[in-house]
Amino acid sequence: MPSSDQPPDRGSQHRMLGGAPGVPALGRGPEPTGRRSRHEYHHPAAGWGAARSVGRVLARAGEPIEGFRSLLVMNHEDGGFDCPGCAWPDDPSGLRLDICENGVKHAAWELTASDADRAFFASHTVSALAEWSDHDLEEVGRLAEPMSYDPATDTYQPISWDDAFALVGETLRGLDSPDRAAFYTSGRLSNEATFLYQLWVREFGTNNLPDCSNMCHEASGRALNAAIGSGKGTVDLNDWEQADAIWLIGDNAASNAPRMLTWLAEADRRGAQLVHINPLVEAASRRTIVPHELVDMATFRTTRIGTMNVQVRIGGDLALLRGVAKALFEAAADDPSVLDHDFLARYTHGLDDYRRLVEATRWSDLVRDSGVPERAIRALADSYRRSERLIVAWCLGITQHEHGMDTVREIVNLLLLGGHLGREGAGLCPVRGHSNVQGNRTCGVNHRPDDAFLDRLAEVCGIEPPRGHGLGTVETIEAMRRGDVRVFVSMGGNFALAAPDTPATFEALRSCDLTVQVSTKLNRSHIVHGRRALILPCLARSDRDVRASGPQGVTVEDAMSMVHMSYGMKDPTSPHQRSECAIVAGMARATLPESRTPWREYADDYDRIRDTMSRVLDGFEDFNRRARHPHGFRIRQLARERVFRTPSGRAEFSLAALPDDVHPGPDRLLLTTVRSHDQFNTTIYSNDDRYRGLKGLRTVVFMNEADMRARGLGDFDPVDITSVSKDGSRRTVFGYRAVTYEIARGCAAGYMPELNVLCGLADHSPTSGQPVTKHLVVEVRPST
Ligand SMILES: Nc1nc2c(c(=O)[nH]1)N[C@H]1C(S)=C(S)[C@@H](COP(=O)(O)OP(=O)(O)OC[C@H]3O[C@@H](n4cnc5c(=O)[nH]c(N)nc54)[C@H](O)[C@@H]3O)O[C@H]1N2
Ligand SMILES: Nc1nc2c(c(=O)[nH]1)N[C@H]1C(S)=C(S)[C@@H](COP(=O)(O)OP(=O)(O)OC[C@H]3O[C@@H](n4cnc5c(=O)[nH]c(N)nc54)[C@H](O)[C@@H]3O)O[C@H]1N2
Ligand SMILES: [Mo]
Repeated sequence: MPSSDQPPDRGSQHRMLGGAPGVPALGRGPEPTGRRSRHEYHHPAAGWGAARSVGRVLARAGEPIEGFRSLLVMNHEDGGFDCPGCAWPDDPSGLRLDICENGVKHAAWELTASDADRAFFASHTVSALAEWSDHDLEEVGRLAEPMSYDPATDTYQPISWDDAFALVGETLRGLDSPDRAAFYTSGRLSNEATFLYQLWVREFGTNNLPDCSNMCHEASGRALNAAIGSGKGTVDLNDWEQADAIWLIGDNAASNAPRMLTWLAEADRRGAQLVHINPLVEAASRRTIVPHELVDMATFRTTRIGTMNVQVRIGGDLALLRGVAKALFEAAADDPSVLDHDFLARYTHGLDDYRRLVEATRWSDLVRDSGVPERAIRALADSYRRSERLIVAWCLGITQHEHGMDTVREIVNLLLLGGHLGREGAGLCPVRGHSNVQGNRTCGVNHRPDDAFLDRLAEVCGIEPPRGHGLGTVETIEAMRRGDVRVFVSMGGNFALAAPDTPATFEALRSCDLTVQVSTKLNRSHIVHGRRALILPCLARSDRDVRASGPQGVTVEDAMSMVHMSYGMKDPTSPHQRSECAIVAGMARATLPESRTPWREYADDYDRIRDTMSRVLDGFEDFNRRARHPHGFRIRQLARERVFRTPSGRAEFSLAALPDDVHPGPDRLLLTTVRSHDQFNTTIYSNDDRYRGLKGLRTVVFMNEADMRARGLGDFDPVDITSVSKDGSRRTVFGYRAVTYEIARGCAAGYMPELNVLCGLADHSPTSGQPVTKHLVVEVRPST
C-alpha cells in the first residue's frame, strides 16, 4: 500500500507514470522492499524453482484443496476447464506437461475470494485507489457485484444489474452515431461470448471492435492472410513431434509458453536442431527439466535444449532471414536440391522477383542490419539445408515492430524455398498469446471484417451489419481524445495499461461519457474511467456457470486451431457475478429494445448460440456435437493442404525492402519491452524475474556490458531513459536501474506495462497498426 505522506504529484500515481528528476519511477508490482539482487540463473527452466513457486501460489490462494482439484482437471478433456493462461495446445495423448507453473499461478489468481465488494469500495475513494500499485489492486480479490461510479463521493457504489444494463443501453442509444462507441476485447473471452458480443455491436451498427490482437499478433494475421490466404498458423502438435528443426524467433517460451518446453526438450532428444533467434539469451535456449507429472518431482530429468543461439539486433530479423535466403540461393547454384523446385513451381507465385531482390542485396547490408556475422548467417542456412521438416515459431519479438508484417512474410518466403508448408513436421507457427485470442478472431472480433463473414452474419442473424472498417486500438485512443468516441466498453483486459502512451490513454478514457469494464478483478482501467463508469463482475473460466437450461460449457480455440469445451469447476464466490454471455445479452437487450435476436434464449442455453455460430462460421458445422468430442475438433486449415486462398491461388512471395530503422543513431539504443517471469500481461505477481536472474525490482533496463561501460554504468546504477518518438516528441522515465545482460549490442530491454509510458501514439506500424513496443528509440543516461 502507498504511504500517504507524499504530496500528490510526487505520489505513487505520478511515479508509476515515470517519476520526475530526482523522484524515481515506481514499478507496478508490489512495493519494492529495497532488497534486490542479480545473479546468473544456472538452473534448468521449469524445474524445482517452478515447483516451489507453485506451492507458494497455492498456499496463498487460500483454498488449497478446492483449488488443487480445479487445477488437476485443468486442460483435461473429461470435463475440466481450459487453462486461462497462454494459448499453447493441450496434449491429446495426455502424456506431457499439461499444467505449468505459470498456468497454475494464473488459475490460482482467479480462485480467490470476492473481496472487492461494496464494503471495500465504500471505504476507498477512487483517488485513494489511484495511488495503489497495480499488483495491490488485483490482490484485493475478485469483483463481487456491479458497481457504478459516484462523482459526489468519488467512490464506486452498488448498482443493480438491470440499472447497469439500462445505463449502458440509454447512453448508447443517445449517441448521434453508433460509431461514437468502441468495444474492446481481451483474448480471454470464450467463443460463444465473443460471437454474441460482436453480434450486439454490429446489430447496434458499428465495427469499432478494437482488441488485444491489435497489440499482439495483428502483423502475423495480416501477413499470413496475404501470403497464404489464411491468418492462422499451419502446424499442429503432430508436426511438433515430427519436425527435425525448430526455429524459435522472438519468443520467451520458458516464461510465456512453458508447456512448449516439453516439446522442445523432446525434439532435442530425438536430435532435432533447435535454433533460438533473440537479442536476449533467454532461459529456454539452455536447459529445461521435463516434469512427467507436476506432483512427481522425483522423475524430473534435465534436458539440454537449444543447439544454436543467434543474437540478432532488435528489428534485425528480416535482414537475418533474407541473409539465410541469400545463402540458400548461392548454394542452389551448385546443388539444385537446396530448393524444392517442384513445390515452388506448383504452389508459389513470385519466386523470380524474390530471387532477384535477394541476390541484389549485399552481404554487408545484411550483416550490418541483422547484427549477425556472415558466417553465423551461413551456419543458419546450413541448418536449414540439413532439415527436411522445419517449423518456424515466432511471437512478439517479430510482430511489435514497424515492419512486423514484412518480417512475418519473410518467414513465409524462407519456408517456401524448401517447400516446408503442407508437409508433415513442417510449417508456420505463430505462438499466440491469450488463451482464446485466436478464437476471438475466428468468431468475429475484427475491426476490419471481410464481406463474406458479414454476408453470412446478415443472412443467418437477420441484421444489417455495417460494412466500413471500424477502429483498432490506437485509432480508438486517438478518437477518444478527439471526442469522436464517447463510450468505451471493455470485455475483459486492462486497456488503460496495455495500450501505448499511458498518459494519453488515461486522458482518452477520462474524456469518455461512459466507460464499462466487464472484469474479474480490480485493475487500473476501473480507476482511470469516464464521467460515468461501470464495473461489471463476471465469472471466470474456472467458475461453474449454471443458466436456466443447466450447467454451461464454453469453447475456446488454441494456437493450433483446436476447438474444445471448457467447464468451470468451482462454485462462484459471489452470487452477483454473471457469465460473460449473460452480461452481453443483458447489455444488448437494453441497447436494442426492438431486436429480433433471441438474446434471452442465447443467454439461457449456449447450445443456441453454438447453433447459430455453426451456420455463420466456416468450419463450425455441427458445432454442438463436435465441440463435445473428447478432444474437440480442429478447424480445417486449407493452407496446410496446399490450398491457398490468395488472388493468384498460390502462396505469395513478398518483396519488402530492408527496414531502414534498425540504426537509431549515435548514443541511442533500441529498447524492447518484455514480460517478466512473474506477470501475466498487466497482472503482476511479484517483482522477480527468475530466469533472468533478477529479484526485487521491475524498474530496470537490461543492457549489454559494452553499452553500460560506454555510459560509465555499473549494475543497479540509476538511469533516466528518454524515448524519441516518430513524431519527434520525447518521453522520460526517471531513476530506472541499469542491469547487465547478455543482450545484443545497441539493444536494451525493460518491462511492459511500465514502459508503455515511453511509446508515443505515433509509434505504431502503418501497415499493421501495432504499437512498436519492441522497438523504441531511447537515450539512456546516468540519473541526474
Ligand atoms: N506467464 C505468462 N504467459 C504469457 C503471457 C504473460 O504475460 N505471462 N502473455 C501472453 C501473451 S498475451 C502473449 S502475446 C505471449 C507473449 O510471449 P512473448 O512474445 O514471449 O512475450 P515477451 O515477453 O514480450 O517476449 C518477447 C520475446 O521476444 C524477444 N525480442 C524482443 N525484441 C526482439 C526482436 O527484435 N527480434 C527477436 N527475434 N526477438 C525479440 C524478447 O527478448 C523476448 O524473448 O505470451 C502469452 N503467455
Ligand atoms: N509495452 C508493451 N505493451 C503491451 C505488450 C508488450 O509486449 N509491450 N503486449 C501487448 C499484448 S501482446 C497484449 S495481448 C495486451 C494485453 O492486454 P489486455 O488483454 O487488455 O490485458 P490483460 O493484462 O491481459 O488483462 C488483465 C485483466 O483482465 C481481466 N480478466 C482476467 N480474466 C478475465 C475473464 O475471464 N473475463 C473477463 N471479462 N476479464 C478477465 C482482469 O480484470 C485483469 O485485470 O497488452 C499489450 N501491451
Ligand atoms: Mo498478446
